[in-house]
Order: sequence, then C-alpha cells, then structure tokens
Amino acid sequence: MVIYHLALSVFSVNDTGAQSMKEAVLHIKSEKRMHILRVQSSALMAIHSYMHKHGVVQSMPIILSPETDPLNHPHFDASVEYYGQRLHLTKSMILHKQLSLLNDGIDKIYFMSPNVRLEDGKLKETGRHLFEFSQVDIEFKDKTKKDFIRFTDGMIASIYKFVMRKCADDLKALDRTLKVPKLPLKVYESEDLRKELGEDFEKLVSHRAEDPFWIMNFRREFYDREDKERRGYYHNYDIFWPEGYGEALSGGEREWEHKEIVRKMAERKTNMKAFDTYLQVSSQGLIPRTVGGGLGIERMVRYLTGQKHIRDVTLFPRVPGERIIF
Ligand code: ASN
Repeated sequence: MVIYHLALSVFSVNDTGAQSMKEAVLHIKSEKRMHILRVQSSALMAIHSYMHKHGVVQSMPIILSPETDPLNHPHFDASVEYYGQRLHLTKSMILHKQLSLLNDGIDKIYFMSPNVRLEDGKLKETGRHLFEFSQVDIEFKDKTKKDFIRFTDGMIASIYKFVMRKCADDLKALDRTLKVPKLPLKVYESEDLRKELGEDFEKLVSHRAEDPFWIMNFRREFYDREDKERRGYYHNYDIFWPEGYGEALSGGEREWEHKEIVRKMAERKTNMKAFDTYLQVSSQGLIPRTVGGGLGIERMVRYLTGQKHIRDVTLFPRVPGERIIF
C-alpha cells in the first residue's frame, strides 16, 4: 500500500472547474443543478424507503477514526493529530460496518457515509472521481453474496421507478430518458470477460450494456473474502451502470477469521500496526460473518441525470487536481 505525503502544490495544476468565485456562484445558480438535485433527492428517498421496508436500520456516519479502510490504491494521507492520537478521515466505513453488527439485535445496517480519498489529480479526466463523495454503505450479518445481490437488484429497480415517477419533468429538462432494468440484473465473472474482451472489459461491457450489471471476483483489499479452496477467487463484486457510466457499487462477502485477515494484510503489505484494534477484535474471533457493499451516490446521480462529468452533479465540486473555490 502506498500512501503519498506530497506538497499541496500538486493539487493546483491544470484546473478545469470553476476558476473564480463568480464561476463557482454561477455553477451553484445553474437551473440544471436544481433538476439534478431533485433527481438526487428522489433517488435517496427511494433508497431510504427500500431500506425501511426491508428492516435495514440506518446509523449515522463517522468521519474521524484511528483506523479506516486502507484502500488498495495510491492516495495521499488525510489525517490529523488530536490529543495525542492520529485520526484519519473516513475512506470508507467498511471496518465500522462490520463492528456495528457486533450488536446482537442488529443484522442489517446502512450508512449514508461521506468518504475522503485524496487520489491523484490525473483522475479528474475520468469524469467519475471526486476526492470527497458519499456512498450508501450497506452490510448484512450471516448472509451471502446471493442474498445481497437479490436485495440490491430490488433496490436498484426501486430507484429507477421512483425517480421516473417523481422526476419526469426534471428528466425531461435534462433531456434524459431512463428505463426500468429487467431483473435479475445480469451477473458476469471477471475471468470470462477478461478472456473475451481483454483488460478493458469493465469499460467495454458498461458501454454496450442497456441495464446495470454485476461483475464478480476482483482482487482488492484484505477484507473481501477469498475462497480457501480456490485461492485467487474473491467472493466480491461490482455493479456497473450502463451506457459507459462505469462503476456503481463495490462490495463482497468479508473475511472474518483472524488467520485469513493477517495473511491477506501481509500479502498486501498493509501496515498492521495501523489496524491494531481491529486485529485485537479479530484475534478474539469477534468479527461477524457479513456481506455488503457501497453504492456511490454522486456516480448514481451522474448516471440518472446523464451528466458527462461528475462535477456537474455537485454544488461544491471536489474533483482531484482541480482548484476548490468553496
Ligand atoms: N463500501 C465498500 C464495500 O462495502 C468499501 C469501499 O468503498 N472501499 O466493500
């Protein structure tokens, strides 16, 4: 795991977002932003009511903690020293989602969680990256990926239905046409797609797809469960939006055995000292058996509203490498 500590000047190259206070104000005042936020509000409403209907309880997110998702790709450190303790801004609530299910009375939980990931400025070109964004982070106890897929398929369909019903005028103003996807959503194996389409398979399938779809099995962080009989096979997944909009959700079944967690951390050269308390919990056999995933809110809204760049779905864009005005 590489964590870069770089000078702040790195972040001020090649700005393409708002360059001045005036442009940033115009960005906020744009009528398009109003339509987009109305779509977002309805999508979030659909998610909350789907969760409520299925007995998934909501907990408030935390944004500073001694241990957070290590992430498996390069990023800059975002932490502060507070009363002798180093506290990190949340990169994802994965560890806290697992810990929250220690409560015997809670077996399904979700958070609307802000994440801060100070990634490379080059990512602004993708149109899909914000260094500050939010995800709907969901976790279920004693369930499998099959259960999660069934649940999430229903949630995705309910978002489409609600948004199409409540925001017909907004979608029209944005010149966006949506259609409710057919369930179950298609499920692909990454190995098959790689063989058929090469390394760029995610992009290619997302471009040709008409409905969201799942891809199974990615080598990622230590916490996604690897098959013991079939090393190199991970019981995890992503959902992708169609029409080339790319990744929507990522998640998986989780490791719960201490031995596996330590082995995977060592394999990924994770600094185990940075996960001391989590490892104390796992060494006592307390990590619950869970499955879950996180749905990126801004990426969802970008897709639903048909925006080219993700900066356009936020009032206060946080695009890697771009100058921030407000
Ligand atoms: N939310 C993701 C998950 O549930 C973790 C992440 O965002 N890195 O697996």
